[in-house]
Amino acid sequence: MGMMGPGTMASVLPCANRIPVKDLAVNPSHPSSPFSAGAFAAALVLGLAAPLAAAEPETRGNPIVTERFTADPSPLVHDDTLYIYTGHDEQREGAQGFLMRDWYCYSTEDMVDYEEHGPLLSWKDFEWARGDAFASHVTERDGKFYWYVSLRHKDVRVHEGFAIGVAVSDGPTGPFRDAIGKALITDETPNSVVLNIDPAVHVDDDGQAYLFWGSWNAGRWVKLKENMVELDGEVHELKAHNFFEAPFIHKKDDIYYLTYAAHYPSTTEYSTSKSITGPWEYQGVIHDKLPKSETNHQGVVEFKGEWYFIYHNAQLPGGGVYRRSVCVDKLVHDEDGKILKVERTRTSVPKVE
Ligand code: FUB
Repeated sequence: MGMMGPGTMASVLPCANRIPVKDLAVNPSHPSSPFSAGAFAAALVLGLAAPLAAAEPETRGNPIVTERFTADPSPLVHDDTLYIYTGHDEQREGAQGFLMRDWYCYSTEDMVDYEEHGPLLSWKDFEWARGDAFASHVTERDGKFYWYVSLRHKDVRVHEGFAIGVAVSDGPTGPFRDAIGKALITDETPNSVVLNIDPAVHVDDDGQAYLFWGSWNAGRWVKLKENMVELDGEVHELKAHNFFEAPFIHKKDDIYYLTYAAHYPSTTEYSTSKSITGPWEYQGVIHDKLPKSETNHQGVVEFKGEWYFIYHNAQLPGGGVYRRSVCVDKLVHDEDGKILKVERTRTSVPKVE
């Protein structure tokens, strides 16, 4: 655990390059971009190029973590702090397959200075598991923090042997312990999928909690009991156009947004609904495929009045399909409730108070 200011990145990356770069597929025509062609031309005509540069906000730089390879971020806001929980890629450069043993957390109050916590949880904390600490999601209810994780099961293997477990803690950074001593979802759960990974939980306004998960083109959802550690009823199919994996729910102005990785290698796409149980109306692509990473695993969060899109790429030196890095960029909803295409940057997002 330790404080990591933006300065710590400088030795590793040309941190906070002031212009988004091409290999990150930026979208300079994005209306919110200070780098849009229109804004820049207008600034030149008005002789404002220098003030524009001088007004650049303080940023951290993407990826936000450079000390290790991190993946599959999931955000949680608690007490004016944003917590980003991540997986940890440990595969050797050039070797094949994910090597993931534990999970970390990075917290920030201003989107520039982050504190590292961890590793906070490992597959070894689940007696019934045998490895593969894949994507996870933390949510809070009544002062307890529930960490839903993807893991490979020791005994149950009907398909790929992946299962979803849940750990619990009294605080956002632990200590976490296995909440039930067994898996919540396995290959044997009726109507589960071939690859039971990528849990995401949303507690709705009426207090009902829902667990979403799935991969390989098959998504599922089920209600959770108030205790957050038992299923409440049947497992339902998640019907969303182009769904591949990594479902994530956020709600804004009475609209439920389901973002997910679509196809493989993946883009990020989304659908909306008036109800968390669907039907889901397809809306389109919000995040293009990444160079060097086949996955992108997103989370969406509102923090201090701004919306953020948190995902991973493979842009650290030595990065690749199995050596990924968590990034943060802005997410913009337009006046009609549509999500604009995410502008990937090397700056990450401006500091907030
Ligand atoms: O990190 C392992 C797997 O890759 C995750 O569970 C998926 O979402 C994809 O990012």
